[in-house]
Amino acid sequence: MDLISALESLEPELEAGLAQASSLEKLEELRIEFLGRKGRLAKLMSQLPSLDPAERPKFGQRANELKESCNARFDKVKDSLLAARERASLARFDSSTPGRKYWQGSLHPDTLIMEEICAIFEKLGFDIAQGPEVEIDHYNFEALNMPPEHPARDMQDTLYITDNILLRTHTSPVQVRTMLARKPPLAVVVPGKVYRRDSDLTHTHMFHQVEGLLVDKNISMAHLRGILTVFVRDVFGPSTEVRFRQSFFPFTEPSAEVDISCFLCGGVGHIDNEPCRVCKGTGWVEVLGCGMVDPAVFEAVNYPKDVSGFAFGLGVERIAMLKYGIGDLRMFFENDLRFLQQF
Ligand code: 2NL
Repeated sequence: MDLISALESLEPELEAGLAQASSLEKLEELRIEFLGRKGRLAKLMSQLPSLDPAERPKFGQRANELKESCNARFDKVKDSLLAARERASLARFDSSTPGRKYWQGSLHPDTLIMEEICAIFEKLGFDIAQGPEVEIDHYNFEALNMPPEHPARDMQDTLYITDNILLRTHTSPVQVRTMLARKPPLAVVVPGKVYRRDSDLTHTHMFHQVEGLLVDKNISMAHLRGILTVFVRDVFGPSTEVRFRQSFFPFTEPSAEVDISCFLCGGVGHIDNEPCRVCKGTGWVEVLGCGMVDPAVFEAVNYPKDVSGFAFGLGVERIAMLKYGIGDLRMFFENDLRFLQQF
């Protein structure tokens, strides 16, 4: 068969193929067979040089016409196959099927409590500060009046990276850094993760703290008590009472534990003649530790002798457990959706 007849026979053959093409996949196979880079049309075109030079333009022109008309035929069949597929899927579509609810995330209770606490202190004029979780000994211990032989630095409590580098055991090193970077007066709260070596039912290797520090001239324990009273009434309700009990921290002198009147029994210690389960019948719940900044801490950051200040620290999980009635510390870190979805 000569080249021209071979070319002319392509179209009816394609027509027959198209009539059989029952799917988009078959159609594509057919397109490759006829119009692909190594397809039948391309093969015929490649034989153009073997033609008589006078015949070449006519052949070339006819080949191009065919290519265009074949492409158009393909597109037409493709459109109708696509339309058929659309109709078939619409036929399967049931608009009365109930929708699937999308997943919605929520904030972790630790995050909620940290944000709530920070917002309260921001209203009171405190700045929020953050710093590294991997610290040097000096900022975590030495500057906070805990010299090398101090028991709180014991391997029992601290996760060391080297002799001098460790995971911070409290957020206080951020306050030390803030004091070094700024001059008094200053007021900061520092939320964040802290790390300890002990782990049991009521302790995890990582937990969250918020600490606060205010430094100015003539700051007294009365300012501390006033600020903390506003704070606990915001978190636990306006009728909350506070009680200071004397305590000890290396970085404060004097130091105190702060108890609040029990938010469940209202401070009376019992409900319906049963001892209250939150305060265990005492009427009081311990919420944080605090004190007046020890002069040794001010000395470590080269602050003048005429400044004074107060500081406090609280455990975020402890506050969250009280506020939300969570019974087990481990639930905070198990990532169980049945727990997390309740917030
Ligand atoms: C607690 C008690 C406390 C501080 C933290 C502090 C920081 C500087 C100077 C002085 Cl830079 N004090 N922090 C003070 C008293 C208590 O935390 O029971 N935390 C969970």
